[in-house]
Amino acid sequence: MNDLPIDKDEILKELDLIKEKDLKYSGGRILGSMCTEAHPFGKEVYIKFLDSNLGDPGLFKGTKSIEDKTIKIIGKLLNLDNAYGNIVTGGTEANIMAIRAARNHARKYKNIENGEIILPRSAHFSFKKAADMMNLKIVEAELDENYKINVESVKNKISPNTVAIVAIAGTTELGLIDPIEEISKIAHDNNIYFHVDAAFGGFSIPFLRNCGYDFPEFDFKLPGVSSITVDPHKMGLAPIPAGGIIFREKEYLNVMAVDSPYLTVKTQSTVVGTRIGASTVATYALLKYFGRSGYSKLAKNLMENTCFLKDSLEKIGYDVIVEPELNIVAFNHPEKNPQLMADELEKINGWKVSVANCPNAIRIVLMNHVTKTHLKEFLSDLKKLY
Ligand code: 0PR
Repeated sequence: MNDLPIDKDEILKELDLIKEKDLKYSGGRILGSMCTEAHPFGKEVYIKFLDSNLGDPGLFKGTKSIEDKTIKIIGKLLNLDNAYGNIVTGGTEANIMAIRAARNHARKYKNIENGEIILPRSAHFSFKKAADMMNLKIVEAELDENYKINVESVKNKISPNTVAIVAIAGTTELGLIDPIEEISKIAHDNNIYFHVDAAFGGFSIPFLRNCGYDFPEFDFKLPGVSSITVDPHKMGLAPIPAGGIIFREKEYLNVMAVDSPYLTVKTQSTVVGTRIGASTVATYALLKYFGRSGYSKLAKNLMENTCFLKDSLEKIGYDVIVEPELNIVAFNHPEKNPQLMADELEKINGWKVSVANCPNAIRIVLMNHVTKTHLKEFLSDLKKLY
């Protein structure tokens, strides 16, 4: 550390130089990210609430009331009239809270000590962190031939130690929606906690439905669904970090509560103590600013780009792995290895694609910063590589 203060301009000069090493979303080269540039109005609001700490809500009653309202709005969007939950740092923390709620609930009401969670192979790795932290065993449910959770496999994996079943609405690698309705029924019939990870899909499925897309039920309309992860910092265009966890019942927060005696509020259920209020307020502001129609337009545009990419890839001879349900396209060259292709794409024009594991394929996430012009450039490079 320097002894004497350094001039602000000098520091800023250094930081500007360092920032040049970061990619910008606007460059259109980031093709494998579920995050995107936050909406300018979200950034404006974020700065205003930079010092608000949701970890001590009695000091920031205004910001806390906005968190409560945001949870109610997102709950309504997911067909729940009286939602409970929090805006947290992201899908990882949201999933950790869901699994903690399920584990503690099962411990309290069913005396389960060595719990198990049933997950599809396609589940995000955040569940591995959750299971590790909470000493739970992961029981992997198989996928069907369309890369969705196999319902029969879930049924067969239930044991007296099952504390939760998880299904995904918008899988990380392929953007697919699991058969949530069938799993909800199984969970309901067996009185097991059912968590839906809609970190990616939660901010688009309801809006695409508005535009006439025919999606099966995936939310609290299904009586078996206990909680849903839905991330404003993915399809909601909110500044990071903004994840969302919505619970059907307050008891799920209660079973996680620990005493926080010297704070303005006497118990705390979140994983994190000092908590950012800025991104919560930015989420609230953007929900109002876009409204249903704004988010519907956004989701529809992204699906149009998705279809354009899929059709164009097939025209030039690439194999598209599955018919996209949300704005992710996974594809392969009939002969080339996907990782080698990804390396080549980066070398020739700086494309940052990601490579899916199951199945092994190039995966493109069509977020707001990826325009038709970028896609045309990308396709022209893919043509050269074919
Ligand atoms: N659940 C699902 C279905 C997800 O896809 C993700 C993240 C999470 C939970 C965890 O969310 P957080 O990362 O907010 O904790 N999916 C992305 C992924 O792993 C996250 C990401 C975003 C990765 C931007 C790279 C990137 O540039 O692909």
